[in-house]
Amino acid sequence: MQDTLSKEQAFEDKIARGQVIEPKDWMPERYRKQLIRMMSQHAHSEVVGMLPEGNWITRAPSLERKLVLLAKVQDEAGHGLYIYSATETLGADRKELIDQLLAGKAKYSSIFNYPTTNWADIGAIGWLVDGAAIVNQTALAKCSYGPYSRAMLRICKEENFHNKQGYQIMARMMRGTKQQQEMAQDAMNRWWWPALMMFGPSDKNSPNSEDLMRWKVKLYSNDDLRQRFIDRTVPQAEAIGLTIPDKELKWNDKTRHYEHGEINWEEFNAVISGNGPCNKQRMNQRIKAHEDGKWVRQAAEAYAAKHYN
Ligand code: BYC
Repeated sequence: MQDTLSKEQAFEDKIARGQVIEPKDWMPERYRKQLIRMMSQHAHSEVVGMLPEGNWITRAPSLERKLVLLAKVQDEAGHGLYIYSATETLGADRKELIDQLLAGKAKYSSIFNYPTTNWADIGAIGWLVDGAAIVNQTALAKCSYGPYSRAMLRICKEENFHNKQGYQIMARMMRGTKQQQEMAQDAMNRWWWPALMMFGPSDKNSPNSEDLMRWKVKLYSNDDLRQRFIDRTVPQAEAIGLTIPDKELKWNDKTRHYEHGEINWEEFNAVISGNGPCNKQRMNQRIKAHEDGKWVRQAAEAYAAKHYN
């Protein structure tokens, strides 16, 4: 008991000094569990996140756009793999995590349960969704768990490229025909609020934040990061002539931040409990992709058994 207490104290001291925890270091069970929860949800999000955009690879409007989109979707697969690997350093079993996802028992980001109905949605995802991810993940790159923070460094570099390609699609459409401008604005209208929801519930309704902030897994609260995203995105929208679909949005000269309207938390709760517009479709697609990939896993296992045992 005394030993656990002193280990716990040493752990808390290390966190307080801003030092990084590595897989072989002692850690409280709750720290390990919270990280497995959050990191596995993050890995699942990257993998499910390939679906809405993958949907447009065959319909991209030019060869260049197709190449860029293909590269982006492959990057997301890579992000999933880094984060699953980082989660395994905590003793989690990747197969179990994936089984939980496919059984509908694991969460993944709410944002990927919305449909991509036209090409402008690909611009909106790159700009807004990857933009939100960068704000969130730049903070996570300084989190207290070493493997997760290191995975975030590379991921953020790739997300920056994704963000720029999305913004460029939107900017190009806003310089196009009236119909293209309307498509871009329509995508903006549909993706703005779901992008704000990516940061999670408001601070007063975020049960995990207390632990995660104390342990410096989260360095900023959900609302702080959401505000940071709004402050940096509104001027970008204005620069290309897009309107933010929020009548209550206004700049506050005293706080030096934008004030925004109320988020529809009922919608958020419905989406994260499996009842968003595309939850069922996404899960069916993932299950099919997993089944279609079975022969690859079997071949890799057979090769490993022959050469490495
Ligand atoms: N969607 O206590 P809270 C990407 C859940 S991938 C679904 O505030 P926490 C990309 C939350 O899990 C982006 N569920 O939680 C990929 C919790 O449920 P449980 C993914 C959400 O963990 C491809 C409950 O609500 N990024 O960028 O303190 C293409 C209460 O919430 C959501 C990450 O995963 C949500 N939006 O904070 C393009 C980043 N929000 O587990 C782009 C890592 C909350 O208690 N994760 N919930 O049943 C995080 O930073 C944090 O986990 C969150 C939530 C800020 C998301």
